Amino acid sequence: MMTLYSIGISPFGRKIKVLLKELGMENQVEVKPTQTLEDPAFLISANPLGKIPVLKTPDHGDISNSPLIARYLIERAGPQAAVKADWEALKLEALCDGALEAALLLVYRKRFDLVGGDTYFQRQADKVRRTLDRLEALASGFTAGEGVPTLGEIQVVVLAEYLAFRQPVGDWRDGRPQLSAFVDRMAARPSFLATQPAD
Ligand SMILES: N[C@@H](CCC(=O)N[C@@H](CS)C(=O)NCC(=O)O)C(=O)O
Repeated sequence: MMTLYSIGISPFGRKIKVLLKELGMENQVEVKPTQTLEDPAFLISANPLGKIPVLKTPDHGDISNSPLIARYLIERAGPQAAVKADWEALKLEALCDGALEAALLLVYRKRFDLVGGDTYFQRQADKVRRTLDRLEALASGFTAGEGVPTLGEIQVVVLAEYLAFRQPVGDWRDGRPQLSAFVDRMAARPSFLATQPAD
């Protein structure tokens, strides 16, 4: 049994939880709820960056950074893995992860009552909005249809639902009908329903 350090709200942790379900590997991993702001010793020892998710593996020790964890799990699932992680999927994953990093900065700004830096935070909000506009343009080409999302398509849904939950940039759906339709279709899958963001 492997262990995943994560917590309900973490969008990077959610990527891994959705992936595990789509790969049918859920029963190989137990989740250890991890509050990063408390810097628990087990987390710092596994990842000096103090970030989640971290996956404890039998053959490669502690793996942190969700793209690496995803790669490990897909490799472990074997050549018939249900979730595709080809170059298009990886580029989409990286784009959504980047927007999430920017969105997290906006959320932390509020949480830690940061004062000043308006231009810097405006730039973060711009990154998120531009990403959403790009996703709207790409949405008609997403391959999932009614089937299994690619790794990148998983992260599109995770991003949209994180933005809906934390509201760092207003309504992500505004003016983005194709993206909205895609997210609505995917969000009804059991893997997403079972991993809704929660505090
Ligand atoms: N690039 C990392 C980002 C991980 C990340 O930023 N995780 C957040 C929670 S969603 C975190 O641990 N924040 C605590 C901190 O930055 O101290 C990944 O993909 O795993």
